[in-house]
This record gives sequence, C-alpha cells and structure tokens, in this order.
Amino acid sequence: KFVPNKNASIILAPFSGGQPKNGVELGPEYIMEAGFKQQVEELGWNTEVVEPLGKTNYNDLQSDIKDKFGVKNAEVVSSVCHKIHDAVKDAAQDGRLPVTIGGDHSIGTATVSGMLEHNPNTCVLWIDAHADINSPATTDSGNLHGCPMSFVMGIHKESYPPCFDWVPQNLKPSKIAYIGLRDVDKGEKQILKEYDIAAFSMYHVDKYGIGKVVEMALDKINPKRDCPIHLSYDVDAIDPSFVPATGTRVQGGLTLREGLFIAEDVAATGLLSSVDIVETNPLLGEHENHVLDTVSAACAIGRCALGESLL
Ligand code: 6HN
Ligand code: MN
Ligand code: MN
Ligand code: MN
Repeated sequence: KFVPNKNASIILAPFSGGQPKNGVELGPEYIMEAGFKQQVEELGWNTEVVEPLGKTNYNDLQSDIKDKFGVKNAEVVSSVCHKIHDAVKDAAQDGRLPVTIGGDHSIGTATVSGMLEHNPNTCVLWIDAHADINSPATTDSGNLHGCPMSFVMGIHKESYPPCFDWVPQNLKPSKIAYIGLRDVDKGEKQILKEYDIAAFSMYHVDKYGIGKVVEMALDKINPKRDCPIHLSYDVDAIDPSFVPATGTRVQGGLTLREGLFIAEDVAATGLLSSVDIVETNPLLGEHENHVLDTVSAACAIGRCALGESLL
C-alpha cells in the first residue's frame, strides 16, 4: 500500500497589499480549487493546509498613498508577513516542507526570513522577471512586493519603517541567486553590483541555456551542494504568453518548459527546503483560458519542485 513519507505544509497567503492591483489575493483559492493539494498528495506527500491569516481580510486596508518612508501599506504588509513568517518557521521546525501560495511577492520577506531562522545555511533561488530588491530609499513605485530581498538582507536598513524591526536581516548576499530577470530598476542594478549578487537574466538563459544557468546559479550560492534551498517563484518569470494572469507582466520571459525545468532541477538536488509560488492574479486574465493557463502553471511549478518529474 502507498504510504506517504514526506510532509508538506501548504501555507495560504491570500494577500495583495504589497502592490496596487486587486485579485492577487485570490491566487491561493484558485490554486487550491484546481486541486493542488491532491496533486501534491499523489506525489507521495502528506499535506496539511495552514491559513496563518485566518478569516481576517487584510486586503480592504489598502491605500495607494506612500508614507513618509516612501512605501505603501507598510503596517499591514509587516503584520501579514510576521504571521506568515511564524507559520513557515513552525512548519519547518516541525519537519514539514513549507509550500507558501500567494498572494503578492511582499511575503518573500516572511518566507525567506522564516527559513533563515530555521536554518541559517539556507540559500535562496529567486525566480522572477524582477529583482524585488528595492529598499524604501530606492523604490519609485513604493510597492512593497518590489522590496522583500533588501529587507531580508538589511540593505539600506536606515530607510525602513520601524514596523519591519522584527525582520531578521541575516541573508548574506552570497547566498541569493536570481534567474529570469528582465525588468530591473536602476537603483536595483546598483544594489546587485554593490553586493555582488548572482543575477542571471534572460540574456544568460539565451546564451548558456537554462540547464547551465541553474548549475551556475547553484555553483554561486551552494557550491558544495550542501545547503538547503528556498525557492521563491514569481510566476511572472515565465513569459506572459504562458502565464498571462499576473500583475507585472514583462515580455521575453522563460518558456513554460524552462520555467518548470528550474523547479525540476532544484527537486533533483534533493535540497529543496521550502517553496513560494506567488503573483497569480486570476482577475487579470482577459478570458478564462488566461486564468486556467496561469493557475495550471502555478500548480505545475509546485509539483515539479516537489518531485513530479523525478522518475
Ligand atoms: N514583483 N521593480 C518594480 C517595483 O515596483 O519596485 C516592480 C516590482 C515587481 C515585484 O513582481 O514581485
Ligand atoms: Mn521570528
Ligand atoms: Mn515579478
Ligand atoms: Mn516578484
């Protein structure tokens, strides 16, 4: 008889306050409705669903006004992140692999810091069209989904609203690599240079091929292949022709296969310790197929990371 021997916590993060577009808070609901939990169980995982935000709606509180620090909704983003941080850390301490479903990418602040507290050797693979490494000092938009990477590294920490004081800033710049970049702000480029962060853009994917790029990224942040990997996957890394229902589309992205290969290759290392799947916005599809394609891709990313393609 089939006995699941691996444990995962599917952590729902229906939150949109890190950016201004309605609908991204519906990502978890659509992904779960598509059968994600059963799909993961069929791969041999024991799953539990965790809802750290409970029934409270944190998405009516949005304002599109920047505070004196130059960012929007700081208080609500911080408190939502703190709850998700605790849930991620609790799951990991409990021997369960956290699979966090967003919601916007501001929750990267929560998941990365939670995993770093659980195991300080954790390295981060950030799959995204964007670097999400603005600080309050560099952001133009003021949208906090563009800032999680600076918060977890303490970059420009003097510019942070005090409500983020709880966030441990212990990710080392040598432990994070990007794949899929193609829309990076000027201030972000400066930070990537200054901190010598491993950043593989679509240029590198075309030049070397995705297989080599994943290998190069892991060589940078995990040269001995002995550190746990946190995979933070923004679905907008994949080209909008495959993944249209997302808030900050950028043409010229990963093919669906390249996108899934990244998750498969991380699974193949046996080092995956947690995964985020974020920025699915079912309200941004122009028709039903856009939503179906995006939600299916989000589910597939999760399944691939959890070993679907390993024979
Ligand atoms: N994401 N760099 C832009 C900003 O507003 O700071 C875009 C951020 C996009 C964030 O896709 O998770
Ligand atoms: Mn803590
Ligand atoms: Mn993005
Ligand atoms: Mn992102």
